[in-house]
Amino acid sequence: MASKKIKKPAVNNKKITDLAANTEDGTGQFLTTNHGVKINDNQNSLKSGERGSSLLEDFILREKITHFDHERIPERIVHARGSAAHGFFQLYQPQGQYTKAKFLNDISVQTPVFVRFSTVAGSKGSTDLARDVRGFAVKFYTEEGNYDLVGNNIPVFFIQDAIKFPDLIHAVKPEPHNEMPQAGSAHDSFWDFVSIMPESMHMIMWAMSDRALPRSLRMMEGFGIHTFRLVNEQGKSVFVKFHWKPLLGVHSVAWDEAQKISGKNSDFHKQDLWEAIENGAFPEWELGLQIVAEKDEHKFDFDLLDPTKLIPEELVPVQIIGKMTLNRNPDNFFAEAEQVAFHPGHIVPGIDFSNDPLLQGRLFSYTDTQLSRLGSSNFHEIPINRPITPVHNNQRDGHMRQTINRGTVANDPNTIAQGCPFQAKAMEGGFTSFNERIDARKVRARSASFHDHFSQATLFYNSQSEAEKSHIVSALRFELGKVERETIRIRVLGLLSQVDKDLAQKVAAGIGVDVPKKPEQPMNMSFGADVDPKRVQSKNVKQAIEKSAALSMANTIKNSIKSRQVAILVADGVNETAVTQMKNALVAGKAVVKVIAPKLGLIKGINGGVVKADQTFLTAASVLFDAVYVPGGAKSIAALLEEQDPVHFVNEAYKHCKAIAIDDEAIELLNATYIARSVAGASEKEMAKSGVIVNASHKIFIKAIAQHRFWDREKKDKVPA
Ligand code: HDE
Repeated sequence: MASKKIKKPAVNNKKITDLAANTEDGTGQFLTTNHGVKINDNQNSLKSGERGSSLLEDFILREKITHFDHERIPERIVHARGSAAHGFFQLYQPQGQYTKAKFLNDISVQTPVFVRFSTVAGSKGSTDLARDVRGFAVKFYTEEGNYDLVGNNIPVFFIQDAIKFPDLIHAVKPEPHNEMPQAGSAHDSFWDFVSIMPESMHMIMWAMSDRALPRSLRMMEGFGIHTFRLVNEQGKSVFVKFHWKPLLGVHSVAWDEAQKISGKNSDFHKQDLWEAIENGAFPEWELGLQIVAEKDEHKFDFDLLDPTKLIPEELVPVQIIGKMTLNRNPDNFFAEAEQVAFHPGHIVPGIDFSNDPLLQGRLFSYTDTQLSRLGSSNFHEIPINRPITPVHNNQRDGHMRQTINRGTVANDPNTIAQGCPFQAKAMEGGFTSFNERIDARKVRARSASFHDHFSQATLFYNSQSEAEKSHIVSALRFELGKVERETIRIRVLGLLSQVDKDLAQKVAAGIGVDVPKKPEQPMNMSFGADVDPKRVQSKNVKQAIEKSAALSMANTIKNSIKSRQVAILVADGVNETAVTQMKNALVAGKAVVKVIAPKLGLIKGINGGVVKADQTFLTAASVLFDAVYVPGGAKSIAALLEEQDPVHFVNEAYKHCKAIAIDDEAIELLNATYIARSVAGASEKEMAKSGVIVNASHKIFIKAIAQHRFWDREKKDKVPA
């Protein structure tokens, strides 16, 4: 797809922080105070005698402690927990027919990007594996200024109007009286809110699906959610939805696994992203556009301005226009990932907003929040936030101002500075808003075209594979099972029954209440206090299609084991030749292999060689891996059986539907697991079909790992947690 004519990149992914020239590295340097005085003793404070009290004059101690006392800044109200990386975006084809944005027109430029992924509800120190939406925020440092695409990994949102956002977030955050639960939506206040906000049902389907449990940040899609506008050189506009498609496909973990990962390694996603980049397995996404001509604005069964709706790809295909590669970890987490300030209002000429009422509210919120989080209106001067283009204006002063503006004037117009800095005409690159015609009354109201709350929730459910559907049922049973007030559970069932009757019945069967015959429609608060609820009840609008392939993760790429984690379980007496051969085959496919043994150090093989153990059964766990291999060696197997942890390791990998390879000689270990019971009587070929590979070739194991999971196993077998 990429053009062969690509010239030498214009920017070539220079370090943004270096461009801002504020980096520091103490290598080979003396320790100093913040004011540059060399420090002679950093171990002892100044005292009146060796056993005496500390002296107030110790400016070194005071400076150090004072700085420490002020090290924290408020965490983000939402999206507090994040992981970030640098990279670049490169265009495949110029998009001049739609937009004049330069970075979307020049295929020779590598536009630097900084991307921050996040969970939404949890605090900064919470787990990566919470059931939650993931933030996917991209800052493009373009030659026309910074453009931020601040999206999520789910293409729709819970609410239609920004005025409901504080309520939504208050409902999902820990309850105010006891600050529980952390990073979880399975509690009364969240589901109470949902139960009377039918507009949230489409998003609820996504949030209860495995999309909310990504296997890796590198295996998530990203979406701009709102409809935006692109504007071309002639001032003509089209509507656009933005998509990021990961080249590794979209994959998730199981809920039981997610909960266990949270205990074993709450930095699972952060570490996975970091290590992939350090190992050169650079995460990649293609950028796609869904373009809708202005004349087609009203041709759909939903409103393009309604952020609880997506445009099915069957109706408007996604045009792939370029690729983003993340190739460098931050040098300093706080300076970069924590201080980065995204804003959907950071746009460049050629991109503009739509009237989506959720987007419109966001346009206010993001600068406002930086004022309390970063503490100054000069947050744009922090290196990670600076554009690569120079900034010239008459804004002055404020807390922690970095720029030393020269000259005698700070006003426009002026003659003293010959009118500088000048305004730029549109043809000179000056930003002009799309010339939209507006003729309306001032009202507090919601358009009738926003009143359909269920049909796309149904479309999503219908588009899922059987395994994905059953995971949604389990997730809803889990979440509602934690809701103490029965009335809330009943109301949610009423809403679910409007999405899919069978789904509601299945959930009801697990939570001890019946699906109500008549859902409580009038509880819907969305339409405003003075509106007769009977007149504006949610109404289902039949969608043009019944299923959409793009909505199911089951349909995404499954042909690579790149960066997949594979565990090899060994003990003294292992067949080390088999280990080496398997390791080589997996590493050739770019998987990451870890040898796990009862102890660290060198493990003796039967052929006179050794294998180095990377982890022990104490530090490793099956939930941290994608697949497991048990090589032969009778002594090794006997030792693993004695340990028992390896048996649990394999059982758990089986429960979570992962690929498992066992050598013939290791069959006794297989016999000690639940697998033996469930595959009893099956031929090796049949077992391989469900991802349990006995004595098979490396090729078959590699193919099985690429499959990601064998979810069908869940139907046949219940393995204890
Ligand atoms: Fe945000 N959101 N949001 N949001 N959002 C923030 O900004 C807000 C919404 C999203 O990695 C905050 O700097 C309002 C939708 C991401 O730094 C805050 C509304 C989408 C991030 C804020 C929304 C998002 C944020 C908190 C409804 C997907 C993390 C700290 C009108 C399209 C960015 C901050 C990062 C962060 C407000 C809804 C995505 C408070 C008022 C819809 C990825 O300003």
